[in-house]
Amino acid sequence: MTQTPLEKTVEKTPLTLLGLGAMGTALARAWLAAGHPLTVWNRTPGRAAALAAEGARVADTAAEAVAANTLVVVCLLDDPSVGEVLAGTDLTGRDVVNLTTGTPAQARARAGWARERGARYLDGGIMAVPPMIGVPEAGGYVFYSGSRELIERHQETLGVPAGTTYVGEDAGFAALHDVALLSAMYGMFAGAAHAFALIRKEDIDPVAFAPLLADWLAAMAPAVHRTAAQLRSGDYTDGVVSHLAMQVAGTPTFLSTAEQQGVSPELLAPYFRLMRRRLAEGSGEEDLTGVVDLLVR
Ligand code: FVH
Repeated sequence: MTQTPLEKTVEKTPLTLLGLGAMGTALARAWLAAGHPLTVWNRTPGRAAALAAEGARVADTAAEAVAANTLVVVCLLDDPSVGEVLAGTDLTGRDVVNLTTGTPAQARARAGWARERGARYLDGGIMAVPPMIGVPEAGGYVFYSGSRELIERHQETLGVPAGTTYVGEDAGFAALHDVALLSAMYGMFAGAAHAFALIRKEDIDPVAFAPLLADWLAAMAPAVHRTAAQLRSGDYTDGVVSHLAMQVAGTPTFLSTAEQQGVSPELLAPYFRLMRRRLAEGSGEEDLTGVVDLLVR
């Protein structure tokens, strides 16, 4: 591709990437394609070979890779592997951006750990799968939290593989946002699994059923805005469309249908139990929002 005069003169930030699994490799390719000088390291060296052919500099050790650049991105399996890999490196003066999935507590502890070693720290939660990396129209992005200075300094570089959404100085917030959204996703997958199980033994084509299911889930998704507004105001009756008493009255239909179809209610039943508990507290005119308060211990 021909470079414009501006692109020729603007130096791209060099960076180091530790971890070349499926996600790390996708990140590496995005930075290389954008012209960033990239040093990579992976525990199993063979995984770096293809990237070397694409222009990456391959370090022999994690310590050598960390020494190569101020900006050090980490994308490993889990928090213990991050501890193992960074233990033998000198983090003094480094800008560590950790994209490894972990808990908020792990992120906060890792931020303190990095600061004690003289590094600045930003934690990230990737809301994308590898094929979405480097493809802006795919809509992937990364939650960041921790050092505001770091996100401001490296916004452009970090925005190359996917969009950036900074959620605050508490290093645990990126992980918390990540896990919250993925938890909602698993709830959706659980509901879809129950729906497919209901039709499984019938003469209903799952491929014909799928668009009906997807469209219904999309139509219902905006209800989260009403839940949020009710949580903020504390009035769970505000704007109610289908009140709790009516919804609880309908639950036997769902459980009987599951039984008749030979489907276990084990995914649905816990949610219905919470709805009934909330109703028993005298909240029949409310929305389903009270379930949130039953979950919070
Ligand atoms: N792939 C995905 O769909 C998701 C999307 C959302 C974010 N996740 C998180 O990203 C982290 C990395 O995931 P990944 O897909 O790259 O995972 P793997 O392909 O399994 O690669 C794992 C890399 O971690 C290295 N590694 C594991 N343990 C150690 C260790 N003790 N010491 C050093 N390195 C270690 C592994 O090295 P190797 O097996 O090739 O030697 C890979 O580089 C992750 O947190 C996801 O939750 C991905």
